[in-house]
Amino acid sequence: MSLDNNKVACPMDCYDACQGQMIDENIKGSKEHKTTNGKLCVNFANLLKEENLSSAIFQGKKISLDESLNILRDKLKNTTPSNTLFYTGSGNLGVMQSSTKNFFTQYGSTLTRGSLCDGIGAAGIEAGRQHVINPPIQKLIDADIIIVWGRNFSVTSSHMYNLVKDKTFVTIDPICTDIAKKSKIHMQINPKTDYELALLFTRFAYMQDLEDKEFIEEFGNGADWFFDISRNRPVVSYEATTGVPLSQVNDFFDLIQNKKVAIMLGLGVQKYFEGAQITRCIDSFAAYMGYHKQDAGGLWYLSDSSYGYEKQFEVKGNNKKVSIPKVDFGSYDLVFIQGGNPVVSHPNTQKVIDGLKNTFVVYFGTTLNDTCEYADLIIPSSSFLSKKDLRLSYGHEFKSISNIVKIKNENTISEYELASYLIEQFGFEKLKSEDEVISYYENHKPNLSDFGTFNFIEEVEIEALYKDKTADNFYFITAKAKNSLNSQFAKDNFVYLNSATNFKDGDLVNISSKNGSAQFVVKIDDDIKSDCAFFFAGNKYVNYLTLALEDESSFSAMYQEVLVEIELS
Ligand SMILES: Nc1nc2c(c(=O)[nH]1)N[C@H]1C(S)=C(S)[C@@H](COP(=O)(O)OP(=O)(O)OC[C@H]3O[C@@H](n4cnc5c(=O)[nH]c(N)nc54)[C@H](O)[C@@H]3O)O[C@H]1N2
Ligand SMILES: Nc1nc2c(c(=O)[nH]1)N[C@H]1C(S)=C(S)[C@@H](COP(=O)(O)OP(=O)(O)OC[C@H]3O[C@@H](n4cnc5c(=O)[nH]c(N)nc54)[C@H](O)[C@@H]3O)O[C@H]1N2
Ligand code: SF4
Ligand SMILES: [Mo]
Repeated sequence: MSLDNNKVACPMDCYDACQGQMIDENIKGSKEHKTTNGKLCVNFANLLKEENLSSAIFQGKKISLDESLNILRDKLKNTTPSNTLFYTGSGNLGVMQSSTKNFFTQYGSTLTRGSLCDGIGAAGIEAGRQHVINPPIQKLIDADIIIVWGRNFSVTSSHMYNLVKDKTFVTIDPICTDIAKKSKIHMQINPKTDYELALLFTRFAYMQDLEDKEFIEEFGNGADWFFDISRNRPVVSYEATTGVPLSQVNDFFDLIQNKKVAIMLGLGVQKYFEGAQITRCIDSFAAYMGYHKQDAGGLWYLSDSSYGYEKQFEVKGNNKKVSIPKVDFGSYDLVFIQGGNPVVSHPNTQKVIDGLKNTFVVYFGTTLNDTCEYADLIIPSSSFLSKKDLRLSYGHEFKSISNIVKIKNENTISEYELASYLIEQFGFEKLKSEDEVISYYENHKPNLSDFGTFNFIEEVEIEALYKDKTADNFYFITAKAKNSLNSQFAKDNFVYLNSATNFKDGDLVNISSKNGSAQFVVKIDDDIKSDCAFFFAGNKYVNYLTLALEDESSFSAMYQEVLVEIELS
């Protein structure tokens, strides 16, 4: 095998989108890929160790792959298309995953809209500057100061972090994360008050004459209104609501003055009903300082990785669309789930389970996950090692390529093969060839020309969580774990609490929200703010507490728009 054919892209949902290479039966991180820089992570090792599905299953019994495909085809032929739901998670982020959407669009299934991930923040950034595009990574490398805002930077994008680990960091996070410990300043902010902090920063910037007047003049629209919002309140009032001392804000401005500043913005700030406004306030502060158009620095979020590419599998359709967090699985005759584990990762677990029990569930995935328990038909998807693909990244601008490096298990089928089979059986319009699609993505250079106008947020209407919070309430925080990838490889079902809460290690507690309740075992950890209950994403019980409701602007799940109570059980 020539060296170029042994490339393997990590398929997992992660900022880094690493490039691997199969060398003598082992996969090593590629040295030529700038962010990968010769290393892969523990989750990649976990992925290689995973036991993949090796047989199709119908109503609990193993069947052949062909039989499973016939059952799926016949079921689809006998069901009204709009009474079927096509639901995908993000277990594999290769571009070939969307081939199946082409079939289900032509067939007439109901599709989902919105996101379980970054949709809310993306809507906020788009409102200000049309597109969510990250600056080139070199501008991060050339920055002096990195503000890590609501992002677990060294854990959730460890490779991007490695490129800049010697810089000076400021972290804004209610949790004392690994990067917070490595930071010069850690602002341990109260959850859902980041817009207030952004407004306070703006006020300070004005007082110290630090705003970028040239940027505002040339690109800005509405900067005066934005500044006016920040002037609505006495400066000292922000201290109590955000939990950030003004002295720290002073230190912060001493640190960033005349420096090239990068903001690494993460999911933490936006998991709320008005998360788009919150994100837009932060992006507006960045614009006020002129960070968006400097030769170094800028603001990085989860970029729209396919921006500037033509979607290779897109087909027009009049399909109904349902908001993803609000989906009621039980209201469809058939639900097709690909690459996701909604029983753990979707909000309101009880509603998910009740719905899945009430419909015909087809699960198409690589492993026997929690959702499979409710599946009538399980179709095994081929391992990423046995399918051609290409990865774009939402963290940086580099692509990674996946060739076939392992002979496929004949009882499994790739997404592209499944889509092609169904298209043929229904006589629909064929897909472009795999090679054509991959070579398009490989060779196309997207035009990432920057925005011409920045629209500052001019009005802010946000209900603070602290207004509803009683002394018995805790803020509810979930974030990613180092050794798991969402629900993949996840084993940690604890609730983490500060020792000031008077709970003890090993206590069994009942935690309830207005949605529901579940039991957890306590782990004491003083990195957690004392009024917060912290859980890792992938915790099997945590989404019993979250609401199956959408945010105000992007049909997306708002996992932290909830307060919880904790009692010994
Ligand atoms: N190891 C590992 N890496 C991953 C993943 C994984 O599961 N494991 N998942 C991948 C995926 S799908 C995604 S989307 C990305 C997400 O990666 P990140 O953007 O890092 O997102 P989270 O880990 O959800 O949360 C980030 C931080 O926000 C903080 N936070 C919570 N609430 C608030 C708040 O109100 N204000 C502020 N300022 N901070 C808050 C949390 O304490 C946490 O430290 O990571 C990807 N990378
Ligand atoms: N409370 C709370 N809930 C959250 C979050 C949170 O922070 N807090 N995070 C949210 C975020 S950011 C995200 S992105 C979502 C993630 O939610 P999901 O997208 O549902 O991700 P997972 O639960 O990890 O499930 C991924 C599944 O994909 C399957 N899979 C892996 N590779 C392949 C493949 O090649 N083909 C196919 N067909 N299947 C494959 C695996 O078997 C795995 O079980 O969870 C969200 N849920
Ligand atoms: S850091 Fe992310 S992209 Fe890289 S190997 Fe690990 S999971 Fe995959
Ligand atoms: Mo995500």
